[in-house]
Amino acid sequence: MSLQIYINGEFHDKENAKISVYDHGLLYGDGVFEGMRSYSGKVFRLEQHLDRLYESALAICLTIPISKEQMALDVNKTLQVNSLTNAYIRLVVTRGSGSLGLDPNRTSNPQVIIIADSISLYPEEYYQNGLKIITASTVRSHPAALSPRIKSLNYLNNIMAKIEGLQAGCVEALMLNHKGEVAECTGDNIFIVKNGTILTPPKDAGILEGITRNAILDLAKVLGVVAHETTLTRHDVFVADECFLTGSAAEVIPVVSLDSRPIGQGKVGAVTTKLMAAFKKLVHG
Ligand code: PXG
Repeated sequence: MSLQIYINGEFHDKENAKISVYDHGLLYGDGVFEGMRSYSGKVFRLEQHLDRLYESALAICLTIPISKEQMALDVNKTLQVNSLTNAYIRLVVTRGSGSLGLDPNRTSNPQVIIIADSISLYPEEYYQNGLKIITASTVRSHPAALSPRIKSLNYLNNIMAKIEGLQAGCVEALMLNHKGEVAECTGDNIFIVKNGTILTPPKDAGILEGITRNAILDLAKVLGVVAHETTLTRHDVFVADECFLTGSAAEVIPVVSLDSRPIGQGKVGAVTTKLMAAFKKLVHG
Protein backbone atom coordinates (compact mmCIF):
# COMPACT_ATOMS: atom_id res chain seq x y z
CA MET A 1 0.00 0.00 0.00
CA SER A 2 1.29 3.40 -0.82
CA LEU A 3 2.01 5.92 1.93
CA GLN A 4 -1.14 7.68 3.10
CA ILE A 5 -0.97 11.46 3.29
CA TYR A 6 -3.46 13.42 5.37
CA ILE A 7 -4.98 16.49 3.74
CA ASN A 8 -7.83 18.24 5.55
CA GLY A 9 -9.11 15.15 7.31
CA GLU A 10 -8.82 12.76 4.38
CA PHE A 11 -6.15 10.29 3.40
CA HIS A 12 -4.70 10.13 -0.10
CA ASP A 13 -2.12 7.87 -1.72
CA LYS A 14 1.22 9.67 -1.81
CA GLU A 15 1.00 9.88 -5.63
CA ASN A 16 -2.40 11.57 -5.45
CA ALA A 17 -1.82 13.84 -2.47
CA LYS A 18 -2.00 17.23 -4.15
CA ILE A 19 -2.87 20.81 -3.41
CA SER A 20 -3.56 23.72 -5.72
CA VAL A 21 -0.79 25.59 -7.55
CA TYR A 22 -2.71 28.71 -6.44
CA ASP A 23 -2.05 27.86 -2.79
CA HIS A 24 -0.32 30.80 -1.14
CA GLY A 25 1.89 28.32 0.70
CA LEU A 26 3.49 27.62 -2.67
CA LEU A 27 3.10 31.06 -4.23
CA TYR A 28 4.42 33.07 -1.28
CA GLY A 29 5.67 30.65 1.36
CA ASP A 30 2.60 31.76 3.31
CA GLY A 31 2.10 29.10 5.94
CA VAL A 32 3.66 27.32 8.91
CA PHE A 33 5.04 23.88 9.65
CA GLU A 34 6.39 21.49 12.23
CA GLY A 35 8.85 18.62 11.98
CA MET A 36 8.61 16.00 14.70
CA ARG A 37 9.41 12.39 15.44
CA SER A 38 7.65 9.46 16.95
CA TYR A 39 9.42 6.77 18.91
CA SER A 40 7.71 3.42 19.52
CA GLY A 41 4.44 4.93 18.31
CA LYS A 42 4.52 7.99 20.58
CA VAL A 43 5.16 11.46 19.19
CA PHE A 44 7.94 13.11 21.17
CA ARG A 45 6.64 16.26 22.90
CA LEU A 46 3.61 16.47 20.61
CA GLU A 47 1.94 19.07 22.81
CA GLN A 48 4.93 21.42 22.62
CA HIS A 49 5.14 20.99 18.84
CA LEU A 50 1.44 21.81 18.48
CA ASP A 51 1.74 24.79 20.83
CA ARG A 52 4.54 26.13 18.63
CA LEU A 53 2.58 25.42 15.43
CA TYR A 54 -0.49 27.28 16.68
CA GLU A 55 1.68 30.16 17.95
CA SER A 56 3.45 30.40 14.60
CA ALA A 57 0.04 30.48 12.89
CA LEU A 58 -1.21 33.15 15.29
CA ALA A 59 1.90 35.22 14.60
CA ILE A 60 1.10 35.27 10.87
CA CYS A 61 -2.66 35.77 11.42
CA LEU A 62 -3.49 32.33 10.05
CA THR A 63 -6.38 30.50 11.65
CA ILE A 64 -5.82 26.77 11.68
CA PRO A 65 -9.23 25.29 10.84
CA ILE A 66 -9.09 22.49 13.42
CA SER A 67 -8.50 22.51 17.16
CA LYS A 68 -5.21 21.50 18.74
CA GLU A 69 -6.94 18.45 20.21
CA GLN A 70 -8.21 17.37 16.79
CA MET A 71 -4.77 17.97 15.30
CA ALA A 72 -3.19 15.70 17.92
CA LEU A 73 -5.73 12.97 17.10
CA ASP A 74 -5.09 13.39 13.38
CA VAL A 75 -1.30 13.22 13.78
CA ASN A 76 -1.67 9.93 15.67
CA LYS A 77 -4.17 8.64 13.14
CA THR A 78 -1.71 9.36 10.32
CA LEU A 79 0.89 7.23 12.09
CA GLN A 80 -1.62 4.41 12.64
CA VAL A 81 -2.95 4.42 9.08
CA ASN A 82 0.62 4.02 7.86
CA SER A 83 1.57 1.47 10.55
CA LEU A 84 4.50 3.66 11.52
CA THR A 85 6.05 3.63 14.98
CA ASN A 86 9.46 5.27 14.54
CA ALA A 87 8.69 8.00 12.09
CA TYR A 88 9.32 11.50 10.98
CA ILE A 89 6.20 13.66 10.85
CA ARG A 90 5.90 16.80 8.77
CA LEU A 91 2.87 18.94 9.55
CA VAL A 92 2.12 21.82 7.19
CA VAL A 93 -0.61 24.43 7.29
CA THR A 94 -0.82 26.70 4.26
CA ARG A 95 -2.86 29.87 3.79
CA GLY A 96 -4.88 28.05 1.13
CA SER A 97 -5.59 28.83 -2.49
CA GLY A 98 -6.68 32.19 -3.74
CA SER A 99 -6.17 34.66 -6.52
CA LEU A 100 -2.70 35.89 -7.43
CA GLY A 101 -1.47 38.68 -5.18
CA LEU A 102 -0.22 38.74 -1.62
CA ASP A 103 -3.53 39.59 0.03
CA PRO A 104 -4.29 36.75 2.45
CA ASN A 105 -7.92 37.87 2.54
CA ARG A 106 -8.24 36.62 -1.02
CA THR A 107 -7.47 33.06 0.01
CA SER A 108 -9.79 30.47 1.45
CA ASN A 109 -9.47 27.01 2.89
CA PRO A 110 -6.13 26.73 4.65
CA GLN A 111 -4.70 23.31 3.85
CA VAL A 112 -3.70 21.05 6.72
CA ILE A 113 -1.22 18.43 5.57
CA ILE A 114 0.32 15.65 7.66
CA ILE A 115 3.05 13.51 6.19
CA ALA A 116 4.41 10.62 8.25
CA ASP A 117 7.34 8.86 6.68
CA SER A 118 10.36 6.84 7.62
CA ILE A 119 13.31 8.85 8.84
CA SER A 120 16.48 9.61 6.94
CA LEU A 121 19.15 10.18 9.56
CA TYR A 122 22.52 11.73 8.99
CA PRO A 123 24.98 8.88 8.43
CA GLU A 124 25.87 7.17 11.72
CA GLU A 125 29.46 8.22 11.11
CA TYR A 126 28.57 11.85 11.95
CA TYR A 127 27.16 10.81 15.33
CA GLN A 128 30.32 8.84 16.09
CA ASN A 129 32.91 11.31 14.83
CA GLY A 130 31.08 14.65 14.83
CA LEU A 131 30.31 17.26 12.20
CA LYS A 132 32.64 19.84 10.76
CA ILE A 133 30.72 23.07 10.21
CA ILE A 134 31.42 26.52 8.82
CA THR A 135 30.09 29.96 9.66
CA ALA A 136 27.69 31.11 6.95
CA SER A 137 27.92 34.69 5.76
CA THR A 138 24.13 34.67 5.45
CA VAL A 139 22.87 36.34 8.62
CA ARG A 140 19.81 34.88 10.40
CA SER A 141 16.63 36.85 9.61
CA HIS A 142 16.36 40.03 11.61
CA PRO A 143 13.64 39.41 14.20
CA ALA A 144 11.93 42.62 13.12
CA ALA A 145 11.85 41.42 9.49
CA LEU A 146 10.56 37.90 10.06
CA SER A 147 10.82 36.50 13.54
CA PRO A 148 12.92 33.31 13.61
CA ARG A 149 10.52 32.16 16.33
CA ILE A 150 7.91 31.60 13.62
CA LYS A 151 8.38 28.23 11.93
CA SER A 152 7.11 29.52 8.62
CA LEU A 153 7.23 28.12 5.11
CA ASN A 154 9.76 30.85 4.34
CA TYR A 155 13.00 28.94 4.91
CA LEU A 156 15.11 30.63 2.26
CA ASN A 157 17.22 32.40 4.88
CA ASN A 158 18.27 29.02 6.27
CA ILE A 159 18.50 27.40 2.84
CA MET A 160 20.97 30.06 1.67
CA ALA A 161 23.15 29.30 4.69
CA LYS A 162 22.75 25.56 4.07
CA ILE A 163 23.96 26.08 0.48
CA GLU A 164 27.04 27.88 1.81
CA GLY A 165 27.71 24.93 4.10
CA LEU A 166 27.22 22.37 1.36
CA GLN A 167 29.49 24.29 -1.01
CA ALA A 168 32.16 24.13 1.68
CA GLY A 169 31.60 20.38 2.10
CA CYS A 170 29.63 20.69 5.37
CA VAL A 171 26.11 19.44 6.03
CA GLU A 172 25.44 22.19 8.57
CA ALA A 173 26.40 25.84 8.88
CA LEU A 174 26.48 28.23 11.81
CA MET A 175 24.29 31.30 11.45
CA LEU A 176 24.98 34.53 13.30
CA ASN A 177 22.27 37.03 14.10
CA HIS A 178 22.17 40.65 12.92
CA LYS A 179 24.34 41.60 15.92
CA GLY A 180 27.03 39.11 14.93
CA GLU A 181 26.19 36.79 17.82
CA VAL A 182 25.80 33.05 17.50
CA ALA A 183 22.19 32.22 16.68
CA GLU A 184 21.77 28.63 15.51
CA CYS A 185 22.45 26.31 12.60
CA THR A 186 20.19 26.03 9.56
CA GLY A 187 17.84 23.47 11.10
CA ASP A 188 19.31 22.88 14.54
CA ASN A 189 20.05 24.77 17.75
CA ILE A 190 23.62 25.00 19.00
CA PHE A 191 25.21 24.30 22.38
CA ILE A 192 28.77 24.57 23.58
CA VAL A 193 30.39 23.05 26.65
CA LYS A 194 32.93 25.13 28.60
CA ASN A 195 34.49 23.92 31.84
CA GLY A 196 31.70 21.39 32.31
CA THR A 197 28.91 23.96 31.86
CA ILE A 198 26.61 23.87 28.86
CA LEU A 199 25.77 27.12 27.15
CA THR A 200 23.25 27.94 24.44
CA PRO A 201 22.02 31.24 22.98
CA PRO A 202 18.89 32.69 24.60
CA LYS A 203 15.49 32.78 22.89
CA ASP A 204 15.95 36.44 21.98
CA ALA A 205 19.18 35.75 20.05
CA GLY A 206 17.03 35.37 16.92
CA ILE A 207 16.54 31.62 17.06
CA LEU A 208 13.79 29.10 16.78
CA GLU A 209 13.14 27.89 20.31
CA GLY A 210 13.80 24.24 19.61
CA ILE A 211 11.88 21.52 21.37
CA THR A 212 14.97 19.32 21.39
CA ARG A 213 16.93 22.27 22.81
CA ASN A 214 14.46 22.56 25.65
CA ALA A 215 14.58 18.80 26.23
CA ILE A 216 18.39 19.03 26.57
CA LEU A 217 18.09 21.92 29.05
CA ASP A 218 15.65 19.76 31.08
CA LEU A 219 17.98 16.75 30.88
CA ALA A 220 20.97 18.81 31.99
CA LYS A 221 19.05 19.70 35.16
CA VAL A 222 18.25 16.05 35.85
CA LEU A 223 21.87 15.04 35.25
CA GLY A 224 23.19 17.84 37.45
CA VAL A 225 25.01 19.53 34.57
CA VAL A 226 24.93 23.31 34.91
CA ALA A 227 23.27 24.92 31.87
CA HIS A 228 22.86 28.58 30.96
CA GLU A 229 21.15 30.44 28.15
CA THR A 230 23.64 33.14 27.32
CA THR A 231 24.83 35.30 24.44
CA LEU A 232 27.60 33.55 22.52
CA THR A 233 30.02 34.81 19.90
CA ARG A 234 32.05 32.85 17.39
CA HIS A 235 34.98 33.35 19.76
CA ASP A 236 33.13 31.34 22.43
CA VAL A 237 32.73 28.46 19.99
CA PHE A 238 36.40 28.57 18.96
CA VAL A 239 37.52 28.32 22.60
CA ALA A 240 34.82 25.86 23.71
CA ASP A 241 35.68 22.38 24.98
CA GLU A 242 32.80 20.76 23.11
CA CYS A 243 29.96 21.63 20.79
CA PHE A 244 26.78 19.89 19.68
CA LEU A 245 23.56 20.59 17.79
CA THR A 246 19.99 19.63 18.58
CA GLY A 247 16.88 19.26 16.42
CA SER A 248 13.95 16.96 15.82
CA ALA A 249 15.56 15.62 12.67
CA ALA A 250 19.19 15.46 13.86
CA GLU A 251 18.39 14.70 17.53
CA VAL A 252 21.72 15.40 19.31
CA ILE A 253 24.77 15.51 17.04
CA PRO A 254 28.34 16.45 17.97
CA VAL A 255 30.33 19.20 16.22
CA VAL A 256 34.11 18.87 16.22
CA SER A 257 35.24 21.85 14.18
CA LEU A 258 34.15 25.31 13.10
CA ASP A 259 35.71 26.96 10.05
CA SER A 260 38.41 24.25 9.97
CA ARG A 261 39.42 25.01 13.56
CA PRO A 262 39.09 22.04 15.91
CA ILE A 263 36.81 22.62 18.89
CA GLY A 264 38.48 21.39 22.11
CA GLN A 265 40.32 18.18 21.28
CA GLY A 266 38.59 18.03 17.89
CA LYS A 267 36.77 14.92 19.08
CA VAL A 268 33.34 14.12 20.45
CA GLY A 269 33.46 15.26 24.09
CA ALA A 270 32.42 13.56 27.33
CA VAL A 271 29.53 15.88 28.18
CA THR A 272 28.15 15.59 24.65
CA THR A 273 28.40 11.80 24.83
CA LYS A 274 26.57 11.80 28.16
CA LEU A 275 23.77 14.02 26.83
CA MET A 276 23.43 11.99 23.63
CA ALA A 277 22.96 8.84 25.72
CA ALA A 278 20.51 10.53 28.08
CA PHE A 279 18.50 11.88 25.14
CA LYS A 280 18.34 8.44 23.55
CA LYS A 281 17.09 7.00 26.84
CA LEU A 282 14.50 9.79 27.19
CA VAL A 283 12.97 9.34 23.73
CA HIS A 284 12.97 5.57 23.82
CA GLY A 285 11.20 5.68 27.19
N1 PXG B 1 16.39 25.90 14.41
C1 PXG B 1 15.76 25.90 13.23
C2 PXG B 1 15.92 27.04 12.31
C3 PXG B 1 14.94 24.82 12.88
O1 PXG B 1 14.29 24.81 11.72
C4 PXG B 1 15.50 23.78 15.00
C5 PXG B 1 16.27 24.90 15.29
C6 PXG B 1 15.37 22.69 16.02
O2 PXG B 1 14.07 22.73 16.61
P1 PXG B 1 13.39 21.39 17.16
O3 PXG B 1 12.11 21.87 17.72
O4 PXG B 1 13.21 20.46 15.99
O5 PXG B 1 14.28 20.85 18.19
C7 PXG B 1 14.82 23.73 13.78
C8 PXG B 1 13.99 22.55 13.45
C9 PXG B 1 12.33 19.80 8.25
C10 PXG B 1 12.69 19.91 9.68
O6 PXG B 1 11.47 18.99 7.92
C11 PXG B 1 13.13 21.10 10.22
C12 PXG B 1 13.41 21.15 11.57
C13 PXG B 1 13.29 20.06 12.36
C14 PXG B 1 12.85 18.89 11.79
C15 PXG B 1 12.56 18.82 10.45
O7 PXG B 1 12.87 20.52 7.45
N2 PXG B 1 13.81 22.34 12.08
